[in-house]
Amino acid sequence: ESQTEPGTGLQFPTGFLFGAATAAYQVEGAATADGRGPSIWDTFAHTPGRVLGGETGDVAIEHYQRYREDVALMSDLGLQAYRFSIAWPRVQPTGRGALNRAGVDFYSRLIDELLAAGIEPWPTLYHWDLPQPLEDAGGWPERDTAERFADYAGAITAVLGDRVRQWTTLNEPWCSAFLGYGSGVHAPGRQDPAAAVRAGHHLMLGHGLAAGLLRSGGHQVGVTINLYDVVPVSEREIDVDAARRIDGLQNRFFLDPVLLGSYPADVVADLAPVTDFSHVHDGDLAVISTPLDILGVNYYSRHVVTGEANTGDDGHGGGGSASPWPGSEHVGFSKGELPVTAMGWEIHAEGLTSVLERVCVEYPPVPLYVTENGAAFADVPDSDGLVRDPDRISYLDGHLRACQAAIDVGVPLRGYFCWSLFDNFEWSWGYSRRFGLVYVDYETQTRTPKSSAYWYGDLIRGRLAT
Ligand code: PNW
Repeated sequence: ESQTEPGTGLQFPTGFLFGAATAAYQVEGAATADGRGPSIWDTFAHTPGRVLGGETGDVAIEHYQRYREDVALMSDLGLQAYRFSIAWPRVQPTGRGALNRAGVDFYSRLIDELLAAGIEPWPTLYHWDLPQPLEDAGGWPERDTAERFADYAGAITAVLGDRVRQWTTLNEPWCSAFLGYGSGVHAPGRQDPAAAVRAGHHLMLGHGLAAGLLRSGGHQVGVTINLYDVVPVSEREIDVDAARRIDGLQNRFFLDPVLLGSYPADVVADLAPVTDFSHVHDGDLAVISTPLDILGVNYYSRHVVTGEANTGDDGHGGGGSASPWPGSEHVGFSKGELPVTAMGWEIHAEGLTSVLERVCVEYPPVPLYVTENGAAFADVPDSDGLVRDPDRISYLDGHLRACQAAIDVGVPLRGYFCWSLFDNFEWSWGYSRRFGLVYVDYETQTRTPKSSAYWYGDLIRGRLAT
């Protein structure tokens, strides 16, 4: 039977979890409400020239005020789980000390609302909003930030942990480290390759410290890493070596410490001009490789890499910014021949199968979840008020088939979260890039499910023709 209708023939194992994701700074707004302190993203977004159009997350989509309506919408769509993040500066405004009761209460109410609707809460502890006072003390390049993170993780899970099955420590430490401290296109906007490498280590150390603490308290813990399918533009040695370098920094720099307990030797050698790794102390890698209950994988696209001069665009934004590739600044990126999304990211669903299989083959067994996958397109409401987004349906359909292909060859993939539930603040792109299943009118804050949202809901409920 030919599979012409998106969704047709998609079959997932019983118990496979379908959800959608957001992150605190991208949706909450209410930036100063109830004692919330400033984060590095408040500072960054309020610095002229950092975010497209000078936009900020001050108001965002008012999820802080509208969470009840938003949970009702999730319920209408049939979501089984909601992946959101906890804003550290909301619950611990300076990054230290006692919890801020009013901030904690918001997440407590959100979790109760989700549970009452039969939707599983999937909180992430850190989706990039470091309390500004901790950045003022040196930020992630400083070892103490890892200790502060573990302290916060222990405190918040002690309060909310009874109602949460699965905790995630970090979202995409590659972005926090290499975009935040390397290229500077993300907060805090520093451009210091050595600091970026230290930040990466201390993020993972914070993850490991928190994971140990949470597991000893009986909680289940995971971490979310953004993986790319990395391919050389040709089989020439210079291109193959460039691809090895980018794969090393993007994927193995995080996977190896977390899952194997060691840094990849070739990456350490590539980084010799940048750092001697003296920031890595005895015992750190044992902490970082604390056993995980699950690994989250975020997947959007591939990198096509060339060893020639850096003429291409690696899709990480910010023309004229510094390189997010410490020690491999010379590497170039080539746009392949595939169709792209509104981010300019190539659409390459097969790469999702490859990265999932790769984690399975090259690392010890761990249950996997796709914690983000999705696409930005130029969505516009029609005159009838409907938002038709066939490109997004086709993107999701292709990537869900890629998940199914991975499951078919034995990958222990247990669930899938679409990025994003709502259109929202897309970091340095402001509100100019829409990733949502649900369209948001930023003037009125009206939510309108796009056709992809109805499609996804039908898929979850098994209502698509088979
Ligand atoms: C991820 N890059 O961000 C994040 O987890 C989300 O918060 C974000 O909205 C989503 O993907 C879409 O961008 C990324 O430049 C941001 O490589 C930038 C990059 C990768 C992921």
